Amino acid sequence: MALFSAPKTHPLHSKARSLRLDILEMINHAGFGHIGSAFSSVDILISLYNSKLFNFKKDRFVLSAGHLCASLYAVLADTGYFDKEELFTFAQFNSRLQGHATIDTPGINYSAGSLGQGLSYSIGLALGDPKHHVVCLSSDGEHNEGQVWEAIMAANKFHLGNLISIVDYNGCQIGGTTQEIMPLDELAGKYLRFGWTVTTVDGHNFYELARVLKKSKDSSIYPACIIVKTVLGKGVSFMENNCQYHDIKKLAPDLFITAKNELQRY
Ligand SMILES: Cc1ncc(C[n+]2csc(CCOP(=O)(O)OP(=O)(O)O)c2C)c(N)n1
Repeated sequence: MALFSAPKTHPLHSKARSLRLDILEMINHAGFGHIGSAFSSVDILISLYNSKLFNFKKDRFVLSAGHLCASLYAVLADTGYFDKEELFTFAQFNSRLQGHATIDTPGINYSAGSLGQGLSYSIGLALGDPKHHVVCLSSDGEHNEGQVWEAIMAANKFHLGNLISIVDYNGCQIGGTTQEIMPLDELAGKYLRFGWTVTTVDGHNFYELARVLKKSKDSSIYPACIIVKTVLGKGVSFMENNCQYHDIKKLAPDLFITAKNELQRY
């Protein structure tokens, strides 16, 4: 059962439905992709890219959890960075849209793949351009890595009020639940003790996401962390909170039809 029910009244809800359908089609067409976190993160990305808070020609977005890039590609195509048809080259040879986001793709500022490094990179960007914001999206599983904690510590030392760390906290990682593999326990409390402002939010509620993004952008002295509680596979009942849907190959035809039908009614 879903942890959160997304309010359908919000104007971005229909976009959330159509971009989920794009993600399903592109991953299934490629026969490969990290669908679970693409569905958990897509509402965060829709909120970011449709908000007037950031101008991503000047502000920077860094996708640290590069494997969830199918959702970022869908949002970038929807925002006009490239044509939607290009989505169907996802994870193919000679495509600009590789299975982990790289800097060759319009709108992408960071070549990912090796997890745990995007926040450190974001600190460099934030130090280099204090007048603009840097927004980094990482995952709960990445917080298993020591480098993330070094970055969390350094952001406080440099008083990076222009840095926002968004954590897609879907409770799953590659081999099981985050709780089983490396419990993060009070992640909010940990960021707080490292000197950040911290807010926890329902990652499928566009009203709440907009409110928290604004509040975090207004934090002028402290780096801001947003812990976004999301549902892995959000929108497709058999994928929701099922860590086996961390990634998929081609879905069996009946599962593909079920997923598509559910998303059309999302
Ligand atoms: C340094 C590094 N180690 C391992 C991997 C392989 N890997 C890819 S995704 C993933 C799981 C990361 O956890 P999380 O992002 O929370 O998983 P999700 O939310 O996508 O289920 C791992 C270990 C990697 N890409 N980089």
